[in-house]
Amino acid sequence: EGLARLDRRIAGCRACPRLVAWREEVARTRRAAFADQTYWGRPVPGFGPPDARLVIIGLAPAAHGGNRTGRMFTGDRSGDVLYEALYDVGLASQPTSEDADDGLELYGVRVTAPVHCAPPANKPTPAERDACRPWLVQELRLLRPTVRAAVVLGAFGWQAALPAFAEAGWTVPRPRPVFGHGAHVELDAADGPPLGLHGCFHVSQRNTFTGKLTPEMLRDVLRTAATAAGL
Ligand code: DU
Ligand code: SF4
Repeated sequence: EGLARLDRRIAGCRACPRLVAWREEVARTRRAAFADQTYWGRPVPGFGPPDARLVIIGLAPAAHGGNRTGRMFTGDRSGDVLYEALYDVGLASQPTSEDADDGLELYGVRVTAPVHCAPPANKPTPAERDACRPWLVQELRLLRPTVRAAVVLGAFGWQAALPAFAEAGWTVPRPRPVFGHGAHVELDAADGPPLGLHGCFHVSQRNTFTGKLTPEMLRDVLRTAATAAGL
């Protein structure tokens, strides 16, 4: 199957030397703290069904979250916030996301990122962002038959995702739409249905601990986008 194959290819990618070194070093040095688990330490593919109607695009895996568990937003504080909200609005089977074997299922939603490897200080370089874009483009192309809406978490994801949507076949307006919480743009496509793009502040602790992004704000954007996507 197309998306499963793409996920396996992503997991084997070694295109960014700095990120390969970092993800493996974190896995090596932190493994002892999680001695009962295997530490993933590789690129983290997207998570969710291949016929998703809604795609959620973050930033990059967290060093001790996705980089440890091998699943997007799984095992980190950002993911706790995101998956609880997805559960609250009926898009996930359970409110928690602890490890790749916890039984979590997403309903019509695919969670992915423009950078698939954990970066030092959660900051990919522009070169790393550009190197990883083809993976997102391929994922969006495979999702195109069903995907009708996207929620982009944070300005980095927004900047990175717009060119990927353009390469995957949607028309991105010029000048490029500006990121903001609640930003909404319809992306037309010459040969298919449009896609509703929704901006949302990132679910990182920096935003959720300070109240810049509340659970209610997150649920509102998810509900709006899910409804627009026919979920
Ligand atoms: O807040 P935290 O769980 O420690 O995550 C750190 C950092 O990574 C934050 O900016 C969110 C981001 N992130 C992400 O974009 N995607 C993920 O799957 C996990 C974390
Ligand atoms: Fe490959 Fe993307 Fe990881 Fe770079 S960030 S090594 S392009 S998967």
